[in-house]
Amino acid sequence: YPKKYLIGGNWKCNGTKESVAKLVKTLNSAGPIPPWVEVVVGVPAIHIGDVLKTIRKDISVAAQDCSATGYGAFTGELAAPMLADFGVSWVILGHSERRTNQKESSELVATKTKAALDAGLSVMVCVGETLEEREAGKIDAVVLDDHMGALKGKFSDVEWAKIAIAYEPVWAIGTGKTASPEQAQDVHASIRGWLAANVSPAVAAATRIQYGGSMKGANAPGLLAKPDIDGGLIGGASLKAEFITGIAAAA
Ligand code: 3PY
Repeated sequence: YPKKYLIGGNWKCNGTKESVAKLVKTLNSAGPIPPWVEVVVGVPAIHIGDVLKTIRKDISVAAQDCSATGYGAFTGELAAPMLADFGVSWVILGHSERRTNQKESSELVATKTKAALDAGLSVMVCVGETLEEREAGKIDAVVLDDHMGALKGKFSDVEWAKIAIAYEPVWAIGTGKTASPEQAQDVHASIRGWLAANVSPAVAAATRIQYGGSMKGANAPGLLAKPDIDGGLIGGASLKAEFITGIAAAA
């Protein structure tokens, strides 16, 4: 399977020791993951150690952020090499919640992506427009020119092999509203077109573009059937068995 579907869970800032142990058990016993699907869970930093020790071997662990720095005098930061040393293999960067709440710029997201790649991590870079931007006809300006644009010229094709793009329309995140498969496909196709024009046709063909925004078992099959939708980044539904039985199994 040269290009596996990429199904990522984003647990966000949820989970007690007890609920995380229970969720790991649930995922561990949720049945098989098809060999053409790669599954990753984005775990709150403090739970990563426990989850790495207990989760099934065919699910990888992602952090939900990393710092733009390495080891050193950076109080409160979590450096990419530190995550890699612990056994973390992925990091989610540039989620709209961080772009909004922590005012992360596209430049910072690109710098963090470089730090993560240098540490050997793979990266899910989140991009996506707000409802206001969509209604003002600014999808391309935001998603392509700004969010994707900041990545231009910064990575080799070998590095791009470790980058996935998660298209998450902000208006569909945590709102229960999902982009229709057609709406998502349109933007995924323009992201792939951007990659072909600004990185290389080979990278455009190989890059997994995930859809994120209220994806769940009920809507996953329709979304994942679209030619340019290569996976998902899943919020609420990643906290349930449905993440494997309804979403990974639908890919
Ligand atoms: C959602 O599904 O709402 C997400 O934000 C996934 O990252």
